[in-house]
Amino acid sequence: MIEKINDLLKKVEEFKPQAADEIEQFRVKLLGRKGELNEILEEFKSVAPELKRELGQKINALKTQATEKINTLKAEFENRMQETPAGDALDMSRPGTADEIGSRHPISLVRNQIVEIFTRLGYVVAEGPEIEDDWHVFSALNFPPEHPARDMQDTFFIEKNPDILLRTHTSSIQVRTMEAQKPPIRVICPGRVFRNEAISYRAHCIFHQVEGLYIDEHVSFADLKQAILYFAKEMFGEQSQIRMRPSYFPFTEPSAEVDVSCNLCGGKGCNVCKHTGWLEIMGCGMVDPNVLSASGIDPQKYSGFAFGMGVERIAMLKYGVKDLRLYFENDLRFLRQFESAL
Ligand code: 2NM
Repeated sequence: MIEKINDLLKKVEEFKPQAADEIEQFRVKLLGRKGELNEILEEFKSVAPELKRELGQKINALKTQATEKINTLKAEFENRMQETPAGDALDMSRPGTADEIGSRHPISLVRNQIVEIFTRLGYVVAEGPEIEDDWHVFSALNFPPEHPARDMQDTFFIEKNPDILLRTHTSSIQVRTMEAQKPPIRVICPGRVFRNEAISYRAHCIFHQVEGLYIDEHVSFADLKQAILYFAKEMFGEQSQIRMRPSYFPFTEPSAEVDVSCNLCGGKGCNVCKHTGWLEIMGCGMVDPNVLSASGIDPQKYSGFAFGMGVERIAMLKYGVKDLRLYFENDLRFLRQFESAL
């Protein structure tokens, strides 16, 4: 037994690890639960009483020496790791530092999901400039010259040139598409839009929209309803119902607001749906013949529908976000909740 102890002492003295991993392996082999030291302690139980004192001291010395050596070596390797500049002599045993990766922003997640649902119906993504001209944002969309949306109170204009402005909706992308392509047209247009609004829990001056446009021969309001119903069921669940209420937009006639049945209360009425059982999710309508003509599409031959929704609003309804400002504050505790929720 004394030989075994001396052997181990020698091993400890001579131990010269090449890599950090070896230290821990060494420790486990020597001091671990099933290690060599415990083997010796097991044998120690049956040692003659007169030998116990001397052997006991030796075993303790071994344990202390091994522990000290291991701790010193660990500290050394740790220091070396911190001091080694990148690109210096390679220590392949250096543990890597994990990169902290972020998660996708809830607005991106929901925007992608909306886009993906419509691409399944054959829509193609189209994008356009955020800095636009009056024609693509207002005139081509049948806004009369005196329309209040053109007001400084609602729209950000470039100071020296009122013809240049930040788009207030992504419909401008659709005007550009209609100008550039012949029907059939099926586009889905995600993008950032800008309105000169006071910031509150339900409004921001920068927000995100997704708009869709479908133009072909014989496109009807029934087609619009079916497309929106499909979207609502994909987005909010198979049990979802929709209803449409008459509304007004300059660029569509007839126009409607779309509500989806509140799936928090199953339509019975709750705080979120303000006890109506319905939540407003988008606006839509049949593209006004004036809008088709303005972009060079013959309204006698073609008809189409369009719809538009706010991504922040859809994400609020889907995730129960009560304050839209949270999307813009970059609080990681808020942002980290979403990617896994999808
Ligand atoms: C909406 C509501 C209704 C719309 C119309 C057009 C275009 F370019 F075809 F005329 N694009 N988007 C539209 C129609 C948007 O958003 C609430």
